This record gives sequence, C-alpha cells and structure tokens, in this order.
Amino acid sequence: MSAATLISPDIIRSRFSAAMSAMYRDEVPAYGTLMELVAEVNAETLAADPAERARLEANDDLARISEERHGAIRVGTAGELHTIRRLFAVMGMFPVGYYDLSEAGVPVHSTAFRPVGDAALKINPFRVFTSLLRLDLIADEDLRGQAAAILAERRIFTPACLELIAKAEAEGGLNDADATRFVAEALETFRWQPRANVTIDMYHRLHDAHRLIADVVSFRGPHINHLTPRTLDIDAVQARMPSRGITPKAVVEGPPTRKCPVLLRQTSFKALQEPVAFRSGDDWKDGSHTARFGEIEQRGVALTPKGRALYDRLLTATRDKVRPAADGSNAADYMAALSRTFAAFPDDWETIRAGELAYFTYSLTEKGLAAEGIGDDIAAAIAAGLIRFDPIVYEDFLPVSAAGIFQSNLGDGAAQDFVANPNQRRFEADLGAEVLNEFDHYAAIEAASLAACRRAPAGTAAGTTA
Ligand code: OOG
Ligand code: NI
Repeated sequence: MSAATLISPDIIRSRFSAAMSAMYRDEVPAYGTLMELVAEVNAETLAADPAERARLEANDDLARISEERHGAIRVGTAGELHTIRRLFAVMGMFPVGYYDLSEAGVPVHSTAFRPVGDAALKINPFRVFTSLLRLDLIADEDLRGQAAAILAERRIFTPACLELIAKAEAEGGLNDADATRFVAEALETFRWQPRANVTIDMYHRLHDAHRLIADVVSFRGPHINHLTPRTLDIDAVQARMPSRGITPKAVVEGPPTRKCPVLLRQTSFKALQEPVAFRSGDDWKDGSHTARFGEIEQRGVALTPKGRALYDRLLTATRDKVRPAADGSNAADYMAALSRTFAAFPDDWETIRAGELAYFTYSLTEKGLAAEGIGDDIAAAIAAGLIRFDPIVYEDFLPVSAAGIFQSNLGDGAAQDFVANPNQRRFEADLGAEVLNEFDHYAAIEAASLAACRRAPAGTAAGTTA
C-alpha cells in the first residue's frame, strides 16, 4: 500500500539538482553568467549542425541539454563520508570509482556518487564528486590533531535531514511531501557559510599546511564548490569566457579536440575571492576565502583498460614535454603538444572499436533483425550490415584532470609532494560500502548489448516469431 505513495529516487534527484542550481546561481553570480554562455554556445552548435541536432534529439532531452551534470564537495571525516553516502542513496546516487589525488599533490581521495544505468541517467544525470580530506598526509602532528578536533565538533547534516534519511532507509523511499522536505534539508549541507568555524589565525595555519585543509576545516559544512553544466563545444565556451568578464583556467583538461571524442574534457572559471567572517573571541573579524567556481564539461566514449592505458601514456608524454604553467603562459604550447601527441590515438570509430580501445553498445539493424543470427564474428556482422555500434558515454572522472581543476582553483603552488598512497580499502571502510568499478560496469553494458543481439529470434523484423 505505502509503496504506491513513494516517489522515485530519480525524481528526488531531479528536484535536488534544480534546487542546487538555483541556490548556486544565487550565491555565485558569475556562475549564472557561465550558464548563459553555455546555453548560447549550445544553441549555436545545434543550429550549425543539423545532423548532431537530430542525433541528440533521439538520445537526449534537448530542452535540458545545458543543465548541470555534476558538482563537487569535500568532506572532513569518515563519519561525514558515511552519512553522505546514505543521503545520496535516497536520490538514487551510488559511489562509482576510486580516485587517489595524493598522487597529484592534493591530500584527498574521492568517489563520484551518481545514477547508475541508462534509464536513471536519462531522467537526470546529476552526480557529485566527493572527496575525503586525508589529514594523515599532513606532516605537522600538532596541527593535524587540532584540525581533527575542530572537525569532530561540527554537524554538517540538519536533524530533520538525518531523520528523513533513516525514514527512507526504513520504508524503502520517501513520499512526495517528505521528498520535498528532504530536498530542502539536504540543501542546507551544501550551502555556503559566510561565517567560519575558526579564528583567522587558525585559518592561516590550516591554509599554510594546504589550502584545501583550510577549505574543509574552517567551515561548518561542505559547501558545494562548483557546478558543471554540459557544453556541446567546450573550446568555444573557453574562448568566450573573457568576453563575459570571467577568467577561464589556463588549459582545457583531458584529451584534445578530436573527431571521435573520448573520455571527458573540462575547464572552469577561476575561483572567486569571497568575504568570510572569522571568529574573534565573541566577535567576528572580516577576512576572505577563495573556493567557489564554475566548470563546464564535454563527454566522449568510455575507454577500455587498454584504451585508458594509451590515453594515460599520451597524456604523460605531453606533460613531460610541456607542463602547463599555472599562470597560463604556455597554454597554447601545451594544447598544441597535446594535439600532436594524441595523433597516435586512432580517430575513427571502427579502428577504435576493432582495437578494443573503447566500449560500445551493439544493436541489430533491420537487416540483422531479419537474418538467421549474426554469427560469432562481430567485425563480419558489422561489415555485412547486420549490427551497428554506438559509443558508450563516459560518465566518470579522471584523476589528472580533477587534480588540474583542484589546483587551478586552490591557487598557484597548491600542489605539494605527498607520498602517493592510494588506499581504496580505507576509503571503502569509511564509506561503509564498496565503490563500483567503472570499467566492469561499462564492460557489462557492452556484453549485455551483444548478448541481446545474439538472443534475438531470427526473422523478428519480418514479423515472424521463433
Ligand atoms: C573536485 C575537483 C574534481 C572534476 O570535475 O574533475 C572535479 C573539487 O575541486 O573538489 O570536480
Ligand atoms: Ni568538476
């Protein structure tokens, strides 16, 4: 009986991402400007390319093409991470992937909470890149203890939010009215806190240890630090940002511009300096903090481990030649070197597919539906026009790109040398769940599509039954 009144987690997620978007545009006006620019460039791209427009129309909701795809937060303790997992589960968002950013000079490890499966992604693709601060990587033992003590005191979830999470877990979901309350209460966790939790002296000590530590420890909650709409032409948005009075980061992260897009390209406008009041006895003292920015993303095909190894090799080779400078002075050299190096990555779909560099979904053509099976040789079945293949979109993140986004928004010189030590076990213990391995997930989608092609009864297209 009561199950009939529960509403879908996908709907709660849609309401939540719309509420986050409105809150963030309100809090960060430059983000609203970025959203306008993205909508303008997307409209131009669609007008100039009717074939792309038709393809998108078949697969996506064109009216929502410029909406947010992801946001990011940074939490401070294992307990916070554990509860945030439960909060996102109410909205059908589950941890996918493990990203160790210590390797890239940022003292966090992360996952992405996201909808899993085509139907859920289509209803609303919003995901949240979530990082856990690693105080264990901080050398100063005294400061480490004080930071841990400050974090232990704070409560980042409202009591009503915790109650509604427990209710959703106990009853298998939320009804409409509870879902509305849940979205409002959950939003409080992600809201900007203009009043810091610490004195300005403590802020500076944390900041000197690492800017990211100051960003996490100094505040009462894990403010959303960026939102990211989807663009159909990231190069155009990057180029036009200055004309709108916003400063883009120096380079676009990820692969270069290609005919066959792979993985994920992303860029952002630089984080803004914002006024913050710091504790000073019973009073407050004015200061500032730089944390929040806006980002854009453009996604391509998910790569297999073999394709990803090639991608990583080419990216490393590029960066060995030209390391992108934080001030952007060698940005053009870097982007040119990236394009040159990536000439070694095949740029037509059949070569990419045959080389097992990326994941695809397979489906029967009209001819395939009418045929007596497709045989064992996939390449032959494609050549004979029995099956077609379409790229599976990469829905996850890239550690080197994420580190580039972190660094350009934490300020110059934010990278430090940490002993790289991925610790997925520890992360999963804190999370209270295992993360889904993204490669396994894409491989399973591909395998299921091939199995469906093989299972289809012969002569389906002609209307006969097996
Ligand atoms: C997260 C940076 C990573 C992305 O798009 O790769 C990220 C952060 O700054 O907290 O959002
Ligand atoms: Ni991001």
